[in-house]
Amino acid sequence: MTDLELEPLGPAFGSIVHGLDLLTASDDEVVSLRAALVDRKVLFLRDQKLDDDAQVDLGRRIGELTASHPVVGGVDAAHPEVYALDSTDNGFADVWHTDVTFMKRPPLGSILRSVVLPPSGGDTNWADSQLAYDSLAAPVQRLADQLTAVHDGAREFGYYLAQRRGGQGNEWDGEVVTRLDPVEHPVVRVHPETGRKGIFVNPGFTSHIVGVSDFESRAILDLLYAHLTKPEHIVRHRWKLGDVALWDNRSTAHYANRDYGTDRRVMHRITLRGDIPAGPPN
Ligand SMILES: O=C(O)CCC(=O)C(=O)O
Ligand SMILES: [Fe+2]
Repeated sequence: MTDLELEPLGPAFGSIVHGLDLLTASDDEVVSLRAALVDRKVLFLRDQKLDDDAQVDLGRRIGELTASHPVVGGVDAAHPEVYALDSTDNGFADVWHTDVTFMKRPPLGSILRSVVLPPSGGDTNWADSQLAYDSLAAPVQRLADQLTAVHDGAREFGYYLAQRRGGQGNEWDGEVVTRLDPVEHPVVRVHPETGRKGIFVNPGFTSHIVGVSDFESRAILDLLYAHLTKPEHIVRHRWKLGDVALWDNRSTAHYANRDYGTDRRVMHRITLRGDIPAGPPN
């Protein structure tokens, strides 16, 4: 491993990586970048010169890539791994979420680059789900530790699968996605590399908590969401062209501000294959 020049954005969460060109990074630097990703949870690099090919190449050096998304096609035929969020095609992410938690195996992480930016606005915010878990009161941690939640992708992507893909999505975890059945995940996820616990529910995809009343589910989720998104747990990125963000999807949630009116904003994302989330031992 080589030492990367990391500028912290908060005591434990978020760093700007200086002095690293992602096009020419050495194998050692890529290993260090991956380690920094787990440690700092979200990383930003300025002035990068990635195109779709180079973004895919970078992703393959860090891990194994997934399809662009379980149901949304790639940006073009040559890049089935690249997910384009285009504001002129309803590509928004103005709900707090962790990527693709509606599948059994959500991505390990994501790599996002800005392609077209509005004159201002369109910042993205990340929340540190581990810091948020750690700062819950111990009895609330104990409650959350025991809970399981349902995540439902049909709410957000059911229409897309049916109407724009004719019911035939992409291959995900070895199977072509033809339906978005709800999945269950622990409310508290134990990070497979660090063992740290984090809040693993999100308003984008979590529908309810298992085994409690609707009223209890709503109240518990609202409590966890309000706590997860406290300003102390957030870093906010103001994009410039050439910026690349990488995040650990096992320990963060994110939200893209939709405050730029009818201006166009396009972002290209790839995701790294992840594992099945594990909760705390009973
Ligand atoms: O547009 C953004 O800044 C983030 C979009 C998003 O949620 C994602 O790329 O996963
Ligand atoms: Fe996202």
